[in-house]
Amino acid sequence: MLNEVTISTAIINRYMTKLTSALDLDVAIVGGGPSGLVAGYYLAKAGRKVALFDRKLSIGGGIWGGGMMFNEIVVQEAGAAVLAEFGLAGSPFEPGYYTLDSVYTTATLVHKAMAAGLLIFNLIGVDDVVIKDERVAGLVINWGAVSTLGWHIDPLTLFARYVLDATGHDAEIASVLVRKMGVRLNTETGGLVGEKSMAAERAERETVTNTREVYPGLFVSGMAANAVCGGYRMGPVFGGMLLSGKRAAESILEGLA
Ligand code: 48F
Repeated sequence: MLNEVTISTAIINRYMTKLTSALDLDVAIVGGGPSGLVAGYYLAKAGRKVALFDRKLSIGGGIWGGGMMFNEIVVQEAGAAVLAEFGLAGSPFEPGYYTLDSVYTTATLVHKAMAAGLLIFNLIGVDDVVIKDERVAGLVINWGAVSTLGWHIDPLTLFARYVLDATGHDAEIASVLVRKMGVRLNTETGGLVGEKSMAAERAERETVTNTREVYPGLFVSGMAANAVCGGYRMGPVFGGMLLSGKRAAESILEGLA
């Protein structure tokens, strides 16, 4: 006979164990879009203690919707090696262009990253960072619904040796750091440069070079890297996002060594 209270107890116990294990991390990733998931995969594969937080119910960020809700994405030649690492192969379209089903791609990124050891917490938003010795040293977290509803409920905190802002176009973590601490970032202006209009080829290249440590302890990737460092947008071509996640993981691993 199924016991309803046993079901509740199982969920509560297991969740609390999982969340408690994420309170002192090597790397905390904010945002479960393509760059955050790929970074999480490589960091977990390297044996690091890494968790990813996304305030939404579903992980995947902007990939699910393909281009304008047509659920196909494009990956160019440069991204093919990362796709292969995830066991994904695009269908050749014209030379150098591959297409993939966006739902299959998202599900695969999530699956492989978790299989490598990435902990994922959906429904948890990140409101702020912890500062120690003029360095980002952790995250201030709360239930995703709390910020959506605008309730004032005090958050909880976790430590991380590095934080990756993979929050997409709004670069929420770098923004909160600048807004609250008034710090100078490692960007051309020292502030958030802001995202530029569409220029796919340039955007794809610069997404990778913009992936870097912008303040001690804080890296940026994906569209957050472009928003912080002044990159262009590229729309539904995803090679740059995958490569940005890989680059973020490699740079963070150097920092952790
Ligand atoms: O925007 P998003 O997919 O991040 P990305 O890795 O990829 C961008 C592309 O999907 C696409 C594009 C490529 O052509 O332009 O947009 O840069 O995903 C960002 C995720 O971060 C979550 C948000 O719910 C989304 O799933 N997020 C944003 N702010 C927070 C957050 C926050 N403060 N706390 C938790 N999650």
